[in-house]
Amino acid sequence: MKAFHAFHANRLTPGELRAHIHSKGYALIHDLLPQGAVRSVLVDITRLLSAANWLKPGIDPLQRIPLDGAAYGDPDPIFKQVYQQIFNLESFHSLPHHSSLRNVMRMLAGDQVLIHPKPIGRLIFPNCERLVVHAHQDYEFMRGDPEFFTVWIPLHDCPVEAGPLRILAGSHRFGFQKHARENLHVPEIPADALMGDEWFGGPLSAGDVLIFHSLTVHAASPNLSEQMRISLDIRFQDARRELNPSNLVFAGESGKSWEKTYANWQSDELKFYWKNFPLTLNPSKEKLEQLAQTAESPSARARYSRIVSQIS
Ligand SMILES: O=C(O)CCC(=O)C(=O)O
Repeated sequence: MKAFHAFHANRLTPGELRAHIHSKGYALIHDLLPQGAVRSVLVDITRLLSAANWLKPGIDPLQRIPLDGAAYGDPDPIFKQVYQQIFNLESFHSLPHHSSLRNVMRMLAGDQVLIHPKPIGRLIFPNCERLVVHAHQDYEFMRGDPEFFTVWIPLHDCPVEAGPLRILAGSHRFGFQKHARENLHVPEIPADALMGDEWFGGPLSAGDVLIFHSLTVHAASPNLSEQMRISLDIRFQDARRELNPSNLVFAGESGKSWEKTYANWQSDELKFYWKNFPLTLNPSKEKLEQLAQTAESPSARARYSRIVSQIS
């Protein structure tokens, strides 16, 4: 694996950033986010992990040392419960809106950049193979217009043994690649079917961000350290491009809602912020209303109804 080519936030030019993403499919930017801003999200998250008894008592939660034998992930019910508390944190949603990050994403997605409202938090326990995310393209999961970007933000220094992301450079140029689904909890691209140039990787520090195109193949390295690896990933796009409405709402049966998410927030500023954009949804609201009546299975009809009720 080759070492990432890195930019420094203070010496970044839009032209160089765009050219690198265009040719390699990714950009690593050092020191883009203030360490304090990143750390405050980590403080909030590790406080919840500690309260859930996931971390060894008597050690600073920021060290992220799991209790012996603990290793939870989706779809474990205990994982879902704690993840929900993390998802409800105001700081978890504020970090992606930090002005330094927004300014960089404007360079890539244009002035009307839309920050997808559902960041994903990764709580990766050490030495647990089933929690390692294998090679995939984010377009497989997000759909909509493929011209969007993911930003991966480690919330602490992330040496290679803690399992940061790896990138298959140039893979975005091969279009959408076939993901295997059979018997897999999460679809992935089989190793012998991967198309791209070379894998790049390396350590990241708190404050760094790794940006990649929706069609860039990436995978996590295994976490071989003794600490949990905690990171956020968020999608950004030009608000004028099509958007899959599932990326705005809670389509599943979990009972999650934005009202519940916002219940303990101090500020109203980011609540439902995407409703201020004249978004082009695909499927459109009209199409979703129709699918809520005509889709084949009752569960699909219920899912479409939930989406309709939340975008109205
Ligand atoms: O952080 C991880 O383990 C996986 C992240 C990922 O696949 C993504 O950001 O799309």
